[in-house]
Amino acid sequence: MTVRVGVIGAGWIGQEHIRRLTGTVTGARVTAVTDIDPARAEQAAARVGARVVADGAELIAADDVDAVLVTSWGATHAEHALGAIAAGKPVFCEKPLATTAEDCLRIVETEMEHGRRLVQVGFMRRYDAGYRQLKQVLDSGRIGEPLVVHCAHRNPTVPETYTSDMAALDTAVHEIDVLRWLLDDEIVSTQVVTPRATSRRFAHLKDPQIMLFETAKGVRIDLEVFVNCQYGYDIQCEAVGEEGLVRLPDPAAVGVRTAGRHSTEVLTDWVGRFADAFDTEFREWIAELAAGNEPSGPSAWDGYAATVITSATVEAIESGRVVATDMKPRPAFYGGTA
Ligand code: NAD
Ligand code: ISE
Repeated sequence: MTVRVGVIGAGWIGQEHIRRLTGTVTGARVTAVTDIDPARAEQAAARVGARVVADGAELIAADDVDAVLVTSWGATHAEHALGAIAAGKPVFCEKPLATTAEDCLRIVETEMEHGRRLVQVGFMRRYDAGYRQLKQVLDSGRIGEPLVVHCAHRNPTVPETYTSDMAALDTAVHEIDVLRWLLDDEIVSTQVVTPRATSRRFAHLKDPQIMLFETAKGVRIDLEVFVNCQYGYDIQCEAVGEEGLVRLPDPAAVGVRTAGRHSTEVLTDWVGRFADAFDTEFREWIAELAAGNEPSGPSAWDGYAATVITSATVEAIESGRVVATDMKPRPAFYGGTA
């Protein structure tokens, strides 16, 4: 069965995913595209022989759309996710699920009322081969109980439109999701300290920032977010356990020896760093839908948790205080006990 996908938002990542669904993933076809910029929708649709529709509501209702991909701006995600659930159609929503905890909860409650999982959130690091190996080691117990995790998330530069809160909302959100998954634990508090700021930044931006998270089991996580590091796109993660340590591998790169030096390349953007993870994420999503299964990736609950934690982290950036995350108990529908 071919899954016919409608895409809401044909910007940067929307076009990447349209290309992926058309050229890389088998069993999917992009049939409809919409964007508030009609020229952009036309261009993206023409490339893959899809039709352009007027807006998200029309796309969700369309007979030739089996599943919905939401890649529009974050503030519009809730409306489209709720629309897709109301229509009983699976919806893959790029992060964030919604920009407020209240909107995320509305999606969670609506999905529970529907009675079957329809929502998957685009936290692609769970599909990265290195993170998957790291999780296998943690789950196997080989390094004992995890105690501390050291992480870094570095981007070479960011545009002037990037503000200090985006360090949490846009950037650290990936670690927040992947660490909850890796540790099978919940983040209960967050704090942000700011070291000396780099001179290679726009004046309004706090950069770098060091985020400190505590989990329900007492694991401490330190995360350096440094979005003007200049030298490359660099993602680091090292978990220290009672009996050992496990570290995320760097992407494979050849070693070059020349002119008295040995060097390996550092990637420069997230598109290249996580290209394989994005491919796997969509391959698995489409395969599950084609088989008539519920999506098994990051759920609406994970989207809710991420938004609660990033919102608390924004408060921590602004106040300098330790901020407790105020999360509802996880419902049984999402694997919890409530
Ligand atoms: P973008 O600005 O390049 O594209 C967004 C597009 O959505 C634009 O073309 C805009 O016109 C369109 N749009 C906005 N509101 C719309 C609506 N209501 N209906 C239809 N179209 C609408 O942004 P982007 O960088 O592609 O980011 C899009 C989303 O993807 C964001 O939520 C972002 O956080 C997420 N994202 C995720 C990752 C990742 O690593 N998983 C990376 C980048 C972006
Ligand atoms: C961007 O939105 C992403 O999702 C990238 O993965 C991240 O590295 C970057 O900092 C964000 O702005």
